[in-house]
Amino acid sequence: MTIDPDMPAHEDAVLRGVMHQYAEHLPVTDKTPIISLGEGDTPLVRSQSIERELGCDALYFKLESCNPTGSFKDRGMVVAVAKAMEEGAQAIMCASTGNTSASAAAYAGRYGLKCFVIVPDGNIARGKLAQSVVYGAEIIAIDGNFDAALRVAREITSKHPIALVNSVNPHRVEGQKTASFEIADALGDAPDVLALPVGNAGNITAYWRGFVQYHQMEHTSRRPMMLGFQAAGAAPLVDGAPIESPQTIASAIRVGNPASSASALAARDESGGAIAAVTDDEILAAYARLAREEGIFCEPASAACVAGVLRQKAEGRSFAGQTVVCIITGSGLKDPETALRTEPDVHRVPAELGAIEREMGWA
Ligand code: AN7
Repeated sequence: MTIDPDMPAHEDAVLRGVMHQYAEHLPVTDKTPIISLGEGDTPLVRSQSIERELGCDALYFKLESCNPTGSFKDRGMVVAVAKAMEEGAQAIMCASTGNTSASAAAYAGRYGLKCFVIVPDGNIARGKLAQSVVYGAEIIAIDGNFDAALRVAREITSKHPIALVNSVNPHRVEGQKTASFEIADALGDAPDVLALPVGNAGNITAYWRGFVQYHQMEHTSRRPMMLGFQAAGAAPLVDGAPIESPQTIASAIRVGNPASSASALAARDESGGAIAAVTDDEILAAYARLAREEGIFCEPASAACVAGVLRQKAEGRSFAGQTVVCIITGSGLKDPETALRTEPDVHRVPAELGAIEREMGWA
């Protein structure tokens, strides 16, 4: 492994990123540049409130929103971009519901690659669009959904010398599996239950691979049950068939035909788990509770896994004695429209002490 000689040696980040931390578990050769934007090593935070309702032994949130571009995508993107650099690529491309494009744009800008992102026009959260704009990607907005965007991205990258950095790129999944290692290391073993939102199904594939490998290497005594959650209007893995026009407020997981369906179903079955649906109302309720009761501002897609375990509990699943980890896949700051979808309850008063105290009820 080498640090690219043309690049400044950002020592701190390089020593902390997932490529440095987990090189032995990644497709790193002596030609692979070890690059980093400081991704990985995210907090595992214990629940203060929802844990009690779930009746589990412990509930933790893995704050993947703390990655450099605000989502879990950075773990896989750093590896995909390093491999693209190793292979001499000048450009990368992805289809995206927003987070993949933000991540691709950041690493591409940093390492001097051209970046094309194909997004469903008008259907990605504003914060994610802002990231791609400011990081300097070429943004191609299509009149079609994510599934259509991925189709054209695959066609274009098969025709032109451009690296496709969606999770169909195996290096993405390799990088993303490192989150499983971190969770197991932090807890001293695999959790009993791992819950996460499912869109294109790359992440559930990655987590399961990570836990299986760590167990094979005898770093853990067991493997978790995998619980994946889709939005009810975009739940092809629950319905058992692709969906033409998926709909949900959780735009990150508005996917009708997941590219990694087969490996997601394998993760479900091999782990004795489930992939189930939650409604947008349940997602929004969990989104609000995470913020107000746990201090965690996530994007709606991330809240789907918390909505999911709460629903499973309400439907009779017992989590007694179990350790449960919910993956907070992305930051709430990415989607201000959802946060402000109803007129916020703001107290408007003159800039004057008495008026403010009266409004506070502390006069
Ligand atoms: C916050 O950015 O697919 O099941 O193009 O942004 O691996 O697709 C994002 C997916 C969950 C689902 N949570 O992960 C994209 C994209 C958040 C996400 C998912 C996404 P996968």
